[in-house]
Amino acid sequence: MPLPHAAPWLHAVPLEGYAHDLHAALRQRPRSISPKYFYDDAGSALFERICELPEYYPTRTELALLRSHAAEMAALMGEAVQLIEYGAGALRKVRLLLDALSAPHSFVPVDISGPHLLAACRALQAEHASLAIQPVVADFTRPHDLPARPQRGQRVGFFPGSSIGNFSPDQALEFLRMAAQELRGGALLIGVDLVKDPAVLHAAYNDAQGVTAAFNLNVLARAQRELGAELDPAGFAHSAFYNAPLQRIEMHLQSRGRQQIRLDQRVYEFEDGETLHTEHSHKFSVAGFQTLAARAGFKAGPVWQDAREWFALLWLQA
Ligand code: AVJ
Repeated sequence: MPLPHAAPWLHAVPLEGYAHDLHAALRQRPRSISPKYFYDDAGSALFERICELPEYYPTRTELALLRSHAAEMAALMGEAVQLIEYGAGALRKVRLLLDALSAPHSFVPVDISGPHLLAACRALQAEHASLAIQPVVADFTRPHDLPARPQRGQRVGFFPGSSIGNFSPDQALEFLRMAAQELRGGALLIGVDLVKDPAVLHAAYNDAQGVTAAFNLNVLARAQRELGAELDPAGFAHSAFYNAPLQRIEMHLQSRGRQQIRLDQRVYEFEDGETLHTEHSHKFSVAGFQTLAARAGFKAGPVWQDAREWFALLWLQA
């Protein structure tokens, strides 16, 4: 089924190549690669499994908050809202908002993966026949076009999942500044994972079934599959730990012994214990996040948190 409203905004953006970025990652010290390379089909499927793990509380906590408070959030959005979702994925969370909205102007999911975005939009359109869905295939951290602002309603951004935690503090500020400008006159509804007992955080990124380990190691498996890299994934161990001073989980792939990775004629040596850093997942306090958002031009609004104060959804006025 075609998406009647999709066509004008559909444009592919060139992606930086994995090969290029992996060479750059392996050349530098400390070695580090963007977490965006987790998410090929295999990695995305592993992430879906992570979200179901007993130890991984963020997804179910945020879903519960959305279920309980969707009506309040929808009331703040008002009539004829243009709802922009940054990094749309399966659209599971935004459905809870869309179900609560009375007469939205349109829904604009922005995602880098065109085929997945369109499949998700088609499924959503089947449930919401009259909803104007205007997918934008783009890297939402880069300048991107959006459909025009609605005449009557406000523009509201939705950025769930604590995905902002993947950014460095500078990148987070840069994204928030861009969003504040893009959403001016409206608001941003953003999910953030909160600072808590390090044991709880540690367990969430070191699950008993090893799904997070497989997710992390998929970066190497993917290099083998897609780039023909010569390496031994079993030669690397999943390492995830809480860096308390910097308020973040760090994920690394740690070399078990000395070994090499070969990529396009180039050979990269790993010493025993040397790591390739794959992800930061920053944790926040509500007040700390509001301060960061204020620097980007947002005014703090309502906050919804679970009883344990493990996760928060913040309303930020743009
Ligand atoms: C999708 C970035 C929010 O940081 O918790 C889950 C990704 N990494 N387990 C997170 C992730 C390891 C997740 N985010």
